[in-house]
Amino acid sequence: MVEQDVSDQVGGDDGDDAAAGGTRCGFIALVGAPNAGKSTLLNALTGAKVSIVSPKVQTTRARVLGITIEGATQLVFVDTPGIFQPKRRLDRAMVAAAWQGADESDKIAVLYDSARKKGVDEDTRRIIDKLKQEGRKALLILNKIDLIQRDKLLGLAAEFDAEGIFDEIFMVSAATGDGLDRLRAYLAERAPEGPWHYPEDHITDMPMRLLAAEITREKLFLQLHQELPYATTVETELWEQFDDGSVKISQVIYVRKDGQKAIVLGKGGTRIRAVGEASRRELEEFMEQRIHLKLFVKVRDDWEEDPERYAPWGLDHKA
Ligand SMILES: Nc1nc2c(ncn2[C@@H]2O[C@H](COP(=O)(O)OP(=O)(O)OP(=O)(O)O)[C@@H](O)[C@H]2O)c(=O)[nH]1
Ligand SMILES: [Mg+2]
Repeated sequence: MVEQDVSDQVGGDDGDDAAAGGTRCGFIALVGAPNAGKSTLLNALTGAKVSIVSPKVQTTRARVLGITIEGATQLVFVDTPGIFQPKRRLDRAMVAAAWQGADESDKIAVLYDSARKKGVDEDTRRIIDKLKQEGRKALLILNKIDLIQRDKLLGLAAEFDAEGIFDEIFMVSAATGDGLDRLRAYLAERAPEGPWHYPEDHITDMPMRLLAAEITREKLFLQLHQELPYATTVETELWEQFDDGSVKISQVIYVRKDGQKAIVLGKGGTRIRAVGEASRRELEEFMEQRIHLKLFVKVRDDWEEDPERYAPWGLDHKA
């Protein structure tokens, strides 16, 4: 058995093997308020689950790439953390990563949850105001159209159009796939000419260790409630590849307090077993390998202040 660095299994260095002639490559940042459906859309557009999703706000903590090919164009979608008024250190790092993702892209797409009841939210307002201030144009993607009536949708589109910063407005459902073909075709036609940035078969640049930790974090988001998901972070500590093709993965779930550890473990360890089981199943499906997953829970009251906890995500601790 050998422990190996698997960081290049699903992504890695820039690819230079794509033919430059007639090709295009575009980076498109998906920005928006928490819960708008950015990660769901990224996964739907790339046809793979590369970014984790939950019904809770602030699920995505760092920039996640989803890479796909549309004709002669490589589309690189940049999923970003939701943009909101940051309070804690981790919040600031997340929002900074979101804007950095936008700055590094050829196009910015602002996602909006059109099923929202109370009109345009403060977070979306802040995004629009910042883009206006910087004199930047964007696309608007009205998401979750499966949940609302057509007339309400047209009203929303008119309201956003009046802001004067949107080149185009798309109405989509990341959940059903409605409207995605048109969006992909539009982006592919307008992407800058040039060679593909990643090899043809890459779907993300995320190292497998991080992707595996994110899958477990998603299960925690789905199975824990109130403030608890936000008190946790997950890291892959060990990755052992066995000769029979199976993989042993050990991960640590950091929490802030003893009481939180008890809840994550659950009565007689039932909760942690359920989280581990759900995570293992998804990992096996993704990697098409047998996985032995071991989860440990550690109390680290200051993990959110510790630069080491930010490093695997590439987040700026001092943002
Ligand atoms: N009905 C419906 N639900 C959707 C759609 N898109 C996303 N959702 C749901 O909305 C919730 C939030 O989705 P995410 O993709 O995690 O949202 P996000 O914008 O990435 O959220 P953060 O990472 O927290 O900023 C999840 O429960 C999704 O299943 C959609 O088109 N229709
Ligand atoms: Mg997300």
